[in-house]
Parts: sequence; C-alpha cells; structure tokens
Amino acid sequence: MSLEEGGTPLVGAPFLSERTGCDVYLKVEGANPTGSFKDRGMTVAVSAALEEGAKAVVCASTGNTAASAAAYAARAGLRGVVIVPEGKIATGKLAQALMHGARVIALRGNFDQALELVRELAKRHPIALVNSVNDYRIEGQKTGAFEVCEELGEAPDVLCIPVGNAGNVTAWWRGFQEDGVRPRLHGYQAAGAAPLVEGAPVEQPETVASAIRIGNPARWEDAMSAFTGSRGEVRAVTDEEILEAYSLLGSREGVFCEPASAASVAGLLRYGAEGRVVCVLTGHGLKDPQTAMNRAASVIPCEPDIEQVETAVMGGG
Ligand code: AN7
Repeated sequence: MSLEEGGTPLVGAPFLSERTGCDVYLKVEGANPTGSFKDRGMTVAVSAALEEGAKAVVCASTGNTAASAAAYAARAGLRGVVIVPEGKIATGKLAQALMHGARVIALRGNFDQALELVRELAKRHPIALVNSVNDYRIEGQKTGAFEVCEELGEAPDVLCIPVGNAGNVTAWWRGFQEDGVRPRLHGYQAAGAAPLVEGAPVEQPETVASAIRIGNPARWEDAMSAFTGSRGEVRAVTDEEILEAYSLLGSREGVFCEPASAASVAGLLRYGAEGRVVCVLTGHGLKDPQTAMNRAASVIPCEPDIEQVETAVMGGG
C-alpha cells in the first residue's frame, strides 16, 4: 500500500541561518501525499493491517493521523474510522478524512481520552489500531532520518522537531541509530501542552498548535531516552513564539507549514543550537487555513478602476 510517500525536500533556510548563526535546513514533510509526515508510517501500518486480514483501521487523532489513515484505508479498500476531539482539529484535515470516506467521530473530549478509547476498542474487535503505538508506524517514519543523512552526506549536528504523542521523535532516533549516527535531538512542545517538559501528564492541554494538543504522550519513555541518548533536550515554546516562527517561515523562507510544525523553528530561535541544524516541518500550512487567516494581513478590496488599482497596488503611500 503506497501513495509514493517520502523523498520530501530538504531546503536550505538562508534567513534562519543568518538569524541563528547556524547552517539551517528545513525538512518539508508537508510535501507527502496527504500533507504530513504521518504517511511515512501509515504506508507500513496499513500494509500490515491488510496482510493480517483486518477489515478496518481505527485511530485517535488531532487531525493528521486521521487524514493519513483515511487515505491509505481508502486505497486499501479497508474501512477507516477516526476519532477526533470535537471542534479541535484543523479544517483541512477534517475535509481530508471525510473525502477519503472515513467514518469521522467527534469526541466530546481530548486526544488523550480518544487514544485511551481506541486502544480499548482495538482489544475488543478485529480492528487494526494505526496510532503510533503501532510499531509499524515507527518503522516507516524512521526513513526521514535516512533521507536527511543521505542528502547532507552525513548526520546533522542537531535535529529540531515538534513533539506531541512522541512517535515521530522516537522514529527519527531509531533511524539515526540504525545509521550509526548521533545528532542531538531537540524536541519542542507547546507551553500549554508540555508534559515531557513538566515531567507529568497535563490534564487539559491547550495550544493554538492543535496537532500537538496532547497531554499524555504514548511514546513517553521512548522519547525521553531519545533526548537523553542523543545529549539533546526537550523544551517548551509559547503559542506566541510558535505563531511568530510560523509567520516568519511563510514570509521570509517561502515555506508554509502548519502551526505545530513551526514549533521546531520556534524552539531553535528561542533556545539556539550549533552547527548544521535540520528543522522538521511536519505538516503543510494548507491544513489549517483558519489559523493562517486569523494571523495574516487582510485582503485589500478594490473597484475595477485604474486609479483605484494603482493606489491599491502601490500601497496608498
Ligand atoms: C503537524 O495526528 O498526533 O510527536 O493525531 O500532526 O509523533 O505525535 C499529530 C502529531 C507534529 C507530533 N506535527 O508528532 C495526530 C497527531 C504535526 C502533527 C506532530 C503531529 P508526534
């Protein structure tokens, strides 16, 4: 089961390099088929589900896993069922899950409760659970690390990555270890949803970066051993810092990612790093048009008249 995921661009970031004094690159995971890194793992998890004779796949999701699971399930001819926190997932992700024909359940609860419920559900029924508690997901997602090392010709010094349920940082660390390299892993959580930083689950996580609004990561232990084993760190960034990095990526680097993805750059800007740094931009900006429209400048209305057009184009000054 493949939609030709992976092989995403690794683009240099001149503005960020200048600003930080590092040699910064962006791994643009939004270029995957459904617009996020989840596809790297979903191709493996859904292939395995098919082989094992599952009739349906299920996941809890803040949005991207749902969109990806729905697409691969559609392709595989399996039923897709996704449980998302009601009112807390970005519009594009919801549209994707629905268009791929998944049954979308809006839970009056948060992601952590949804994950607990699908884990119980998968114990009771022959349904494949495709959250990153499924090890096939990790096996697929580790390929990001292989690609970066191949493209740079060696490992970066530092990898900056947003952390939610902590599957991705677990996967990248596994990939680097299998390549025999040990870059520092710098993980960033949103300040209102930073259980790994605080050392305890967060009951009611809150952040503008809805993809990482997670209070009790399933891959907690794996993530912590990745940070320790790589001599890295896990830190928090505020919503304002995330949105600042989000705007800067769009306006200065020409790369539009979703807010959660910008946490990697927000962390780099706040805490700094040294050497060659790769920031993982986990999902595409088009996923979340609402946050973009709330954040960006307004459009300029104009009558079809040359004088008015001139004024509008020249900025009225
Ligand atoms: C854009 O879709 O958890 O630390 O249910 O969508 O591996 O969870 C999404 C997570 C970062 C965090 N960036 O990755 C889900 C979900 C984006 C994301 C993360 C997510 P993990």
